[in-house]
Amino acid sequence: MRLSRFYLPLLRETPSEAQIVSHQLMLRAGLIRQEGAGIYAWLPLGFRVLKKIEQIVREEQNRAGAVEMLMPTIQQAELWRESGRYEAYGKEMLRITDRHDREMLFGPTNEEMITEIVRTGVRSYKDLPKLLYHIQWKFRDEIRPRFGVMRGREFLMKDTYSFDIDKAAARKSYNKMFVAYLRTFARMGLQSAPMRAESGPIGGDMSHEFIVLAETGESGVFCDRRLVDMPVPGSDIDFEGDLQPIVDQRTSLYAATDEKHDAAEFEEQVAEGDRIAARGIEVGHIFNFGTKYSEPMNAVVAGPDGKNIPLEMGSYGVGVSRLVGAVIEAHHDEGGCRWPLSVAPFHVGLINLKPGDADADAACQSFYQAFGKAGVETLYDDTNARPGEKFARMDLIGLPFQVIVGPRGLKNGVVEIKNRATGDKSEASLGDAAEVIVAQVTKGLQHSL
Ligand code: 5CA
Repeated sequence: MRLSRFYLPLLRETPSEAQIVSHQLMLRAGLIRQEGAGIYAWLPLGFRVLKKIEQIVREEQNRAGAVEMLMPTIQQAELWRESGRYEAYGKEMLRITDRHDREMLFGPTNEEMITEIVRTGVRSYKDLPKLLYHIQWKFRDEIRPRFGVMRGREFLMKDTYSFDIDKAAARKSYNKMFVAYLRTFARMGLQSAPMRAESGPIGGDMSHEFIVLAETGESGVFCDRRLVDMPVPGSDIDFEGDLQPIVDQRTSLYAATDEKHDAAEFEEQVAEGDRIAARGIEVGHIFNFGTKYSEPMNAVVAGPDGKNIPLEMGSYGVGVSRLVGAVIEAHHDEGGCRWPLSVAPFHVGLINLKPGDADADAACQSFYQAFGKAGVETLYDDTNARPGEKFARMDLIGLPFQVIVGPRGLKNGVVEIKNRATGDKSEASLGDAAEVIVAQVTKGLQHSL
């Protein structure tokens, strides 16, 4: 993509309403634009990151055996009356009436709708288990939308729902999502830890929040350092196998959000040097709530003895749009964003220091073509801005690699390569540079699978 054709509106000043660094950088680097309280437009650069994060979430859901579908954003109040949540949900629910005075709502979550869908299509215990998910916009009329996409009113969520015949089977579904989440967040360059949590308005008795440690996080968290340092299961993990040991290994270590924290237990169970008392961002939340929805909504299947049994259910959320902010909180410096390769809006920023110079133009054109052929996504700065402005801009948007091409270097047959994350700069010969970059990008992407 040529920068001259792209739409990248940058802000010079840090907007005063943005209190945390991810919100500041998302506005400054032209990722989002506020369109209302807690409502954002995703500009082209931010949209690319959002889609990459969504795709990682999707790949790990599919790997775990979940099946994708898509439910609407607008729901009927009737459905929520069946579960009893229409009144209980309160002011956070955006309620709408259509032209026939029918009560509708913009979905804050989909337990009721998926239960309605599955109760008609699943008849027997032989049709189970089922794990279904969608990635869809939600609306919650939060009292205090803040921190940009971290606590928006409209936000993108991945929500999965599990349907099982009994508690033991439901546990297996829960474990699949638990392990899928460990992999999902690690692939985005995030260290996450599952923590015991309150289940709130979703309900249920087993629940874990997946937390990324960050100073600006909304939740207070207490955990054992060994949990955060634990290696993540590899891509060859068998989701149909026994995942309980992987889950137990983690849940046996102390980790709780402030609502569930017990100071005495924490001190008793965790050696002083391993105690982490910090803040964190909740990027995922999983729930097992048994028959909370299936019973009132009459979602039953015939068991082996022919008697009807209500489905055992769970739901599993990931804050897809929130993750864009969380990744920036974890990966930035004074100069701007420092995207991990796996979610970067482009892999490489190609800077032409002197557009119009025949040699610089030719060299850039050949890089641009070579990268395109190799599947390396490139943002080519072909604009007439001053070099200083180009460098600052490229640092701000934080693409993992920069290739800097100027007439002076070209006279000696070299270009400069900069690694945005480490700040390392090196020279490469005109002949080698494309290959070096392609190799690094390919290796980095492989590594994050
Ligand atoms: N139905 C369940 C699981 S599918 C559910 O709604 N869970 S939740 O309320 O915990 O939300 C799931 C995830 O969505 C959260 O972990 C969080 O990452 C994200 N999320 C929740 N509220 C917001 C918000 N206002 N802005 C951005 N992300 C949010």
